[in-house]
Amino acid sequence: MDNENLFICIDHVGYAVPDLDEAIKFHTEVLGWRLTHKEVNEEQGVAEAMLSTGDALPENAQVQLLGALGPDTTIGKWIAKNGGRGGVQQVCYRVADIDHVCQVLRDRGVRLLYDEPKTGTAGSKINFAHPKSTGGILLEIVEYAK
Ligand code: V0V
Repeated sequence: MDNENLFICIDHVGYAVPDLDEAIKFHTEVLGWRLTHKEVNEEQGVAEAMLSTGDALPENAQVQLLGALGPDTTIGKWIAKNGGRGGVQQVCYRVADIDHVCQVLRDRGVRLLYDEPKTGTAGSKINFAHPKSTGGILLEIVEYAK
């Protein structure tokens, strides 16, 4: 097998949170993270916040707080299934070329959720590997907007 480096780094760990404002307050005021970005992604059903220890294009892994836009969204259902509590919902790997990496993973038997990448944080391209094909982890893959 070709052992090229598919991933640049862990981009972020995504936490599903029942209350986004409360989670931002805890992560900034208690844990000392810095809020770098907030947006609503209707397609993914989330209001999200990115937290960093670095600058705009982070060298260090970030924390992503994911609030649900409603009970029937991915995050809403995940929290309900988790007894109303938040928790680690995903780990995201950063890549340089998402089409290439997704194809390599498909060829190796990994189940990608989307045929084509969708839009993620700050105009990035994202896809996900289903937890049933990764040993139980929902893996997000992100290519930053140029
Ligand atoms: C479900 N399962 C998980 C899981 N979600 N395992 C690990 N981590 C998770 N997050 C397991 C669950 O325990 C079940 O295992 C099985 O998968 C089916 O669960 P389910 O509750 O029926 O869930 P589904 O099938 O309705 O949804 C699972 C998928 C969903 C992965 C399809 O979460 C999804 O579409 N995720 C990708 C989109 C997403 O996460 N969007 C929100 C973040 P058993 O019980 O059968 O063994 S948006 C985002 O990250 C953005 C915008 C960004 O970063 O830019």
